[in-house]
Amino acid sequence: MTNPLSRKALLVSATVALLAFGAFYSCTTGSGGKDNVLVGNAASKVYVAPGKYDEYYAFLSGGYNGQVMAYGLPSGRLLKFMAVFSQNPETGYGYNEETKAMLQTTYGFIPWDDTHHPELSQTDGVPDGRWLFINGNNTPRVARIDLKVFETTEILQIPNAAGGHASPFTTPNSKYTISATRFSVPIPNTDVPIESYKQNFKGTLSFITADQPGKMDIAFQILMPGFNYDLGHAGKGPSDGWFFFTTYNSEQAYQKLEQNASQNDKDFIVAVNYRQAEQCVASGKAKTTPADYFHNVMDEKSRVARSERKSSVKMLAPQDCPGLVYYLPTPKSPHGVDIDPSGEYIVAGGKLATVIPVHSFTKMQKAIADKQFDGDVQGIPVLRYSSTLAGEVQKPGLGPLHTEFDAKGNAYTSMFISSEIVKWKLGTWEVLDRMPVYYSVGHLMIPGGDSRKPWGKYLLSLNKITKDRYLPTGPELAQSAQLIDISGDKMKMLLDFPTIGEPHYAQAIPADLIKGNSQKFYKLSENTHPFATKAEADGSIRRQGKNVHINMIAIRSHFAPDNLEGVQVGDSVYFHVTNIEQDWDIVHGFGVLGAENAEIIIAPGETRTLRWIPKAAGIYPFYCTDFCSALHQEMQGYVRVSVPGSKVALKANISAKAATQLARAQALPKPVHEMDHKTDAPR
Ligand code: RUQ
Ligand code: CUA
Repeated sequence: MTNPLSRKALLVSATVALLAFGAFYSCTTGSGGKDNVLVGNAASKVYVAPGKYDEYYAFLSGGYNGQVMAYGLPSGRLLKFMAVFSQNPETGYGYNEETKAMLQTTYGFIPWDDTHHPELSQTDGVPDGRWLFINGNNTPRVARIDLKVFETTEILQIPNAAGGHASPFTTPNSKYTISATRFSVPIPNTDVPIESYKQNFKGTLSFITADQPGKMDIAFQILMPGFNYDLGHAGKGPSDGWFFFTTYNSEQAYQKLEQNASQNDKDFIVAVNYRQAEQCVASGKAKTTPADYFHNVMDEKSRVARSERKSSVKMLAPQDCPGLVYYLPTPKSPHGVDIDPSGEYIVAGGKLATVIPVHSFTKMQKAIADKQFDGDVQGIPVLRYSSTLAGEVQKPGLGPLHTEFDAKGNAYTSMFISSEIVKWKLGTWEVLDRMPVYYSVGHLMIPGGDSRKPWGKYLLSLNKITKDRYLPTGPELAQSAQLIDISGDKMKMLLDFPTIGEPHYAQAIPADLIKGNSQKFYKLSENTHPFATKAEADGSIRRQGKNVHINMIAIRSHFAPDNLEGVQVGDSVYFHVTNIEQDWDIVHGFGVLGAENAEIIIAPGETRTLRWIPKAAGIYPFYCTDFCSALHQEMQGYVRVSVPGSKVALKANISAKAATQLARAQALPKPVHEMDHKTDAPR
């Protein structure tokens, strides 16, 4: 393979590789004694005894389901689904009134996306377990999950972008997380002929402030040539202050990219000096540019999300800020760009390349100082390939995509086409070991393997194709992750486990860095939700025109009030249910007959609201949907719904104190605090 292979040839070899590995798979599974000993060994390495905890939390993206999943490693046990850009009927996220604002965008309410890259926050270049960031690839967004509560607490839409793939990789102290546009489009986006791609289409790199919860914002954007931007990683140690992105389609093709964007022998890694960017922004070199985007935040105390619509960003043009951006030519349509723990090596995954090229940061600095340029692209200097190259890993396999590192100077690269993980040595570039994986690995992940201090020990192969690995489940199979022991010289396969949705990328961290901070309940005394009910006697029912607000508590094993009358067909009924328990893991649910929405699940101490519009007169039961106690089945109530204009009085079977309040409220019908129901979310 001295000549670069054509894409077709690669695909053919992919098929051959799959067949070959398929055959390998079938003959090893039937083998005898010695392998059984190995299997026994592997089993004991992933066995977590009943009642014991896993050693690591792993966070896997759910791909096209828009979620993130938390798993335990080494067992591969699924711990939690976290809805991010999707509605989740299990918790009511995106359905209940409190969380709908999280999914607002300038395109409207978007309860779906395509999550790719979970990224843990870092302190001093080491994952710290505070937050997990994740990107929305389709409608460019970046979310923060708070790992105290394992819940999405903030979402920032990325303006002037189309496709948020290269995202959300963070800088060593989480000052920024980044998002680069995958597709180039006109900036600002306007109606132009697609053939005018070269004149009109541009890319943007967004630097998002990330270290303060609730305050994510676009610090600045950099306007780039109209290539496709694929992935990125921050420098560290000596390369701290720099950020590296891969590009493909430097051909600027706009049709049949499969061929037309694979012409050039080399595309580029973009090296951005973001300290320089900060200086240029501070000295007024960025232009305030119109931009339309949402910032959605879950308030910590009320647990009600709010949205803010923003209208401008600071845009930097590389031409106005010398020293900001350089191009490093890199073969061929590079995909991943990964920085080794020392911060010296910049490893590219040239998905059509026959080698793994590695650039040196030291050499890059020198090449910049010596102006070793091979021309420029739209004013951005192109560094000479030979001037930055540290080495090439020869014959690594086919289709290198992503690289992670252990703490012993080794690198591990995923090979999509030859379906294997390849271990090689930093500095000598020699291949040390290979492990076939089933099948067609995309990302791979080592706990801390993209950070300054990898924990090593395990490697997770996140495979794109499952085929025969699990019991068949119809045309679509569970996705497949494989856990590999990397503690010795040779890799050892330990475990297959299924994942739901496509596990593009993952991150993992020792459980001890998260578990002690996990919140057990929300303090009722701190609940500032406008419709919170903090004591049983405070339940109420109130009418404001066509809106009926019911303040209700849930506690083992009843709702109060539990019988309601005076509701009319066509009313918007808001059940504001506060779980007044102050105890870990005592969660209640609420569902009502005929509700077009999901149920709501209410964590101890919080208030959640279900909106319901009854369509016909009659009696409607509601009940607790989460088995909470021996008398969970008794946890129920009824709503009487009458025809519009009926004389049936508003009534709730509540305490005498609450009844007096109700009488007073009805004499003076005044809205107290109205939640914002003006969202265009589906009801
Ligand atoms: S990438 S296709 Cu992370 Cu390899 Cu998205
Ligand atoms: Cu409350 Cu079941």
